[in-house]
Amino acid sequence: MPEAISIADFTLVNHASDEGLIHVINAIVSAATGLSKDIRNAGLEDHILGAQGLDNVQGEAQQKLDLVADNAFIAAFQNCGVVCGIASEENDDFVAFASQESQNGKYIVLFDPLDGSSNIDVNVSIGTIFAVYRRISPTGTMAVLEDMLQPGTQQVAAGYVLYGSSTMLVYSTGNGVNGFTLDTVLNKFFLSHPMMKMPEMGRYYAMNEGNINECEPALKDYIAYCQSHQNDFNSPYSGRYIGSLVADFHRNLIKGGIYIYPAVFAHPMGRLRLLYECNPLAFIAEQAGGLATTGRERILSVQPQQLHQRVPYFIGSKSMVQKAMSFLK
Ligand code: AFP
Repeated sequence: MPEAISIADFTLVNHASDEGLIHVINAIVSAATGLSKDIRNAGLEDHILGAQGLDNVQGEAQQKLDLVADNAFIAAFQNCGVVCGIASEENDDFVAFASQESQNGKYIVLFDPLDGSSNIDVNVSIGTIFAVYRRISPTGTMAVLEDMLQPGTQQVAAGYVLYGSSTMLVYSTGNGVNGFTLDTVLNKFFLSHPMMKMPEMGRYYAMNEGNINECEPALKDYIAYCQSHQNDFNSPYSGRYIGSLVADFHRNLIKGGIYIYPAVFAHPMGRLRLLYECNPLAFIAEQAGGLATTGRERILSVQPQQLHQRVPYFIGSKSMVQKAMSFLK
């Protein structure tokens, strides 16, 4: 059997021309490795499980682990020396790092430290999502809002960590998608899923169907199509909704499927955040041969107007997303 390739060796070989990017990925690896351990021990650690007692900027109850994760990733980016600023789903505003070394950094990172946090206390898969951009502002200065509000097409790297039955890090720098699994004995990620490809078509659809009467009628027609005998497989697709976007996306990446979070009455712009959730996974989807849209336009082309902007989201196997879009006027 060939020797397993560690993520450290992989980045050294594949990003040799960009040492800075290697530092960013190392920071993600280090924060994710520590966080994975916290998550695995969550039921045993009093300070980790349960609600924090505060709401985040979106008005959602923050979990203690949301803050543990947020602090871990912010510290890793602040200390890696090449990131000048970050924005996180958990914080009202972006953070521009003040040290001279950070101000000289050319990267910014946008991230959701712990997605699916309502699943933490019930031992269901959760994830971290990240997007890496080159700054627009000059190096040697503090990062500015404009650095954060770049369209997804400008991502230089993006990915996610899935804390599932194993911990996996999946990322792309625009040359395909590679997946790494955490060896919990050696505490290192090894390449386990080289050059991942999303099937063109799948049998899974994922949507919170509790919202079915809260969204545009055409979408109801598409879901009825998924459940009918008149679809491409001539039998109903399987509904799968974990409520952790990373986990739902990862399943669809491997098996084929579609995930939908449309505009609904309670969330007229959709629920998911363009910068921290939608753009990074859209980048991965496209790199793997899939598609991500608002139902009407390509996610990566949306020009962000604000940090916590939400968008309707259709992501997954290309022909399934195209089919769903064909139902929308
Ligand atoms: P939380 O991180 O606040 O749990 O949100 C998770 C999420 O952004 C995404 O991961 C889920 O797919 C989606 O929201 C679940 O939302 P609903 O509970 O409205 O279905």
